[in-house]
Amino acid sequence: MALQCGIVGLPNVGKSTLFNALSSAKAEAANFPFCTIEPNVGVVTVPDQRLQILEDLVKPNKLVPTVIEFVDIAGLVKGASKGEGLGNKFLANIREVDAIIHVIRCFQDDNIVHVAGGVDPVFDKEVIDTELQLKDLESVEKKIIRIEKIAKSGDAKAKKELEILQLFKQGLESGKNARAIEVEKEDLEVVRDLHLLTIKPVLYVANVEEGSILTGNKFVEQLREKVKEENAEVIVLCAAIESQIAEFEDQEEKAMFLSEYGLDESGLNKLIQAAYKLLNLITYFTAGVQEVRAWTIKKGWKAPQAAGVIHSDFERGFIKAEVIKLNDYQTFKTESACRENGKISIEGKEYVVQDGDIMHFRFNV
Ligand SMILES: Nc1nc2c(ncn2[C@@H]2O[C@H](COP(=O)(O)OP(=O)(O)O)[C@@H](O)[C@H]2O)c(=O)[nH]1
Ligand SMILES: [Mg+2]
Repeated sequence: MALQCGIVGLPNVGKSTLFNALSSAKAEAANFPFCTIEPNVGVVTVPDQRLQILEDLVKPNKLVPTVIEFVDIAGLVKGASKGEGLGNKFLANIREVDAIIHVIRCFQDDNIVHVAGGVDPVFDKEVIDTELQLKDLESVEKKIIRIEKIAKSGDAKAKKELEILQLFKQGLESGKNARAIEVEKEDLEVVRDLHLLTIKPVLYVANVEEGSILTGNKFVEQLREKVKEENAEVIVLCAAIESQIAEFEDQEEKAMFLSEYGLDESGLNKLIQAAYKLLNLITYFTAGVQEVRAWTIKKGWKAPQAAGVIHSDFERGFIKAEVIKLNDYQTFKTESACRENGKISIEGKEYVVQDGDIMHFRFNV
C-alpha cells in the first residue's frame, strides 16, 4: 500500500529538481527498487538503518525496504482554483495524494524568475493555501446545497451535518486550512467524502541556496514564523545540491561530499523519513533467511491488520504473533537465542504493533 506524497508549490521553486533528485537517488544497495511509474510519479525507498542491522544479523538472500511514492505536481498559480494555468487538472492531482509536500522558494537567484517578482516565502505559501482553500470551499458549498434540502425536511442527522459543514465553510472563508478547523474527530466523517485538499497533512520544504543549508536564512525564518502555529515540519535543503548528492553511487564518496557541506545525511533522506512520519506510518520487519523485509502500516494498527499487509490470509486466519524487539535481536544475534532467553513475546489479536517490531505471524486458514 504505497502511499503518495504530492510535491506542491508555485512554478520555479524547485519542485521538479527535488523530484528528479528523489527519482535518481542511488539506493544504498543494488536490489533496492526504484522506478518512475509515470513521468511525474516516483517510487522511493524509505531509508532505514534497521534494515542494515537485520541484514548483518540474518544474512538474508534478499533485502526488501518499504517505499513511498512522490508525485511531482506541476506549478500552481494564482487563479488555479478557477482553472488558471491548467489549475483544475493539478488540483485534481492533489486530491489523489495522501499528504502534501509544499516546496517554498527560499533561495535568491536573479537568473531564475520568481513568478511574483521577489522571493517571499510567506506570500508564496499564502497564494497556494488560498487556491487550495477556494477549491475546498467549492466542495463544501456544493455539499451544503445538497444537505440543506434534506435538512429542510426535518432530518436530524442532516441538520447536524449542515452545522459541521457551515463550520468548515466559515473556516475556509476566513483563510484557514481545513486541517486547522477545530471539530470533533467524529465530525470529520461529514467531510470525508469531499477529499478536501487542505485537510491533508502537510510539511514544508524550504529550498535554500547551498550556502544556507546548515544555517538557514532570513526567508527560512519568515517561513518558520508563519507556520509556527500549524505545528508543521519545515525541512531545509538545497534541491540543486540534493540532485548532485543523489548521483553518488559510492557511499564513501557520498559521505565525503556531504561532509563538505557539514551534513551527515542528505536532505532527501530527511525528507523521505519526514514524509513517512507525516503519513502516520510505521514499519515492522519480518526477518528470515530468504528475505528480510520492512512492512508499512499505520500507527496504531493491531497485529491481525498488520499481518494483512503481507497477505489477507494472515489477517483472516490470524492466531498469534511472535514479536522480537530489535535491540534484543542485536543482543542475542539469532532468533533461537532470543527464544532461549525469553525475548520472544507471544501476542494476540489486541496487540498494537510497534515501530521496529520484528514479527512472525502464526495463522490458519
Ligand atoms: N540556485 C538554485 N536554483 C535552483 C534550485 N532548485 C531549483 N533551481 C532552479 O530553479 C529553476 C526551476 O526549478 P524547477 O525544479 O524546474 O522548479 P519547478 O517549477 O518548481 O518544478 C531551474 O532552473 C532550477 O535549476 C536551488 O536550490 N538553487
Ligand atoms: Mg516542475
